[in-house]
Amino acid sequence: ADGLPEALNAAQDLLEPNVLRHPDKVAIVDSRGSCAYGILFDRVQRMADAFARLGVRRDQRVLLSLLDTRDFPSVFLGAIWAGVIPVPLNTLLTTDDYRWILHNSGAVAVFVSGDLAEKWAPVAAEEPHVRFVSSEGGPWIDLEALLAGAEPQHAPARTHRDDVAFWLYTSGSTGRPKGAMHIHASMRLVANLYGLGTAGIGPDDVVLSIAKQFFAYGLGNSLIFPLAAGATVVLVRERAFPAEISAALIVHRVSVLFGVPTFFANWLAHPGCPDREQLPSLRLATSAGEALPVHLCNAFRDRFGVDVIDGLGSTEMLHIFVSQRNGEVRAGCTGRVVDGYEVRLVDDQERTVEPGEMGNLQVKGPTAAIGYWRNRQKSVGTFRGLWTVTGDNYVMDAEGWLTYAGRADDMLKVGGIYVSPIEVEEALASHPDVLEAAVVGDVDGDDLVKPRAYVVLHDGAVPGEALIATLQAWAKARLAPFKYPRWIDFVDELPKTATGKIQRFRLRRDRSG
Ligand code: 3SK
Repeated sequence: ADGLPEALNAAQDLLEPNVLRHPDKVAIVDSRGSCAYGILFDRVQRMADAFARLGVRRDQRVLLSLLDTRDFPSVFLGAIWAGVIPVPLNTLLTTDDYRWILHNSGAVAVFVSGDLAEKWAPVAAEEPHVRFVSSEGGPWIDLEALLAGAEPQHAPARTHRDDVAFWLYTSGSTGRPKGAMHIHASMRLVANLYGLGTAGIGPDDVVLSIAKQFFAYGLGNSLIFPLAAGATVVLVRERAFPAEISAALIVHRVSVLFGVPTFFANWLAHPGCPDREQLPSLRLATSAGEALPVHLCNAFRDRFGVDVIDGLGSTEMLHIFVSQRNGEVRAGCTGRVVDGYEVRLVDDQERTVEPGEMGNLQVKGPTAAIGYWRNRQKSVGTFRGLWTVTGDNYVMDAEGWLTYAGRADDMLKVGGIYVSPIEVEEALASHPDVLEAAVVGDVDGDDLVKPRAYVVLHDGAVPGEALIATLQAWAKARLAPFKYPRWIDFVDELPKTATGKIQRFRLRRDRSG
């Protein structure tokens, strides 16, 4: 009923219509300049041959530890073209995280941006049978040389719409990340349902995403939607600093900005933030990753005269399934269900709650992942028949407007990225002065959630500002840096159950008075 054929290769589906229609149109603008659709297509077809030359076979996994340049879509789509499974990774992870994911995924090749080579070097030294390829400098096989020596492979792998196309790793409150497996059809379907259908991306758009391509949100924004629409995407190689984004938006006449609340807060407060006259091209902004506070939604509209449409998506559903609509924004609400999906709110016994009551959000739709790699237990907990459990609590009114009411578990969303409190607690507890720690979310001056730690010290340790700074640096050195606790309180003991489990909800409640 969705009109997609059984025989479907997602890379072919996204690229070929553009190459037939407008091979010279700019597909990507990145730190190297412009890349036309025809050039991108050639790189993708060469990449498919390069996989064969590297000895990578169909259905084997390859990891992408790549910054946002044309190399990301070249490798990602080249893999899909060849029937190889690309697995983009968060570029902020640690060496230990990468080692674990390499083993869990059984990947046979890793593509690494030069800047990230240092983090991968110990893993590469341990794994002589894994092929390492360097993008933009680095010690391993040079990606440009590999492409130059490859022959474009004109026929894509004969994949089925339900074959696995790529994986995305996602974190939970306990245990290691899980590899969510997505199928070929989902790429076209998220484009039709949200990117083109809800956000209304079209061929005349120039889009820029603050979220990087390795996130599900960024993958849709910067790769799937612009290609599905025949539009142009502006890629910002590294972290989005306000001044750089302002310049990119103005110079490239960006029309759709895919943002996140933390960026909007920093950008709107920045002295170099443009005004409406400097940015006449902007027609729409989106927000996701964490709930958009009302004051940011209003401040954005006041400044640019365009809407920011908030939305909720998940790595498991690939992209956004609850969204505001352009011209129909209710600040403070996440929006209503996107056409093509269904949502319901349930209580702990899985009974649907009444309108106006809080419940746990479940979603049904055609873009759900088919499961987590090698994790039956967590797969059955999340993918329950046609319904997918989100872990978010919401309230829905009689008209279907959904308002965020916090997580159902202890997970935090920091700058749009999941942080497990347990991981931060373990990093703090590994410091010799720390007996134990508990981490909960607290809000900063913009109403955005950041980690706060409660720490019990060993006898003799001296609490104070110096120890706070030491513990923050300790956590940053052991975790992806965005996970470090922004505030640390020293306490005599932590609230616990009779069986010794930390009661984080009591620490959260203590803060809210
Ligand atoms: O965090 C979100 O809301 C989100 C949005 C789109 C795609 C993926 C995610 C996790």
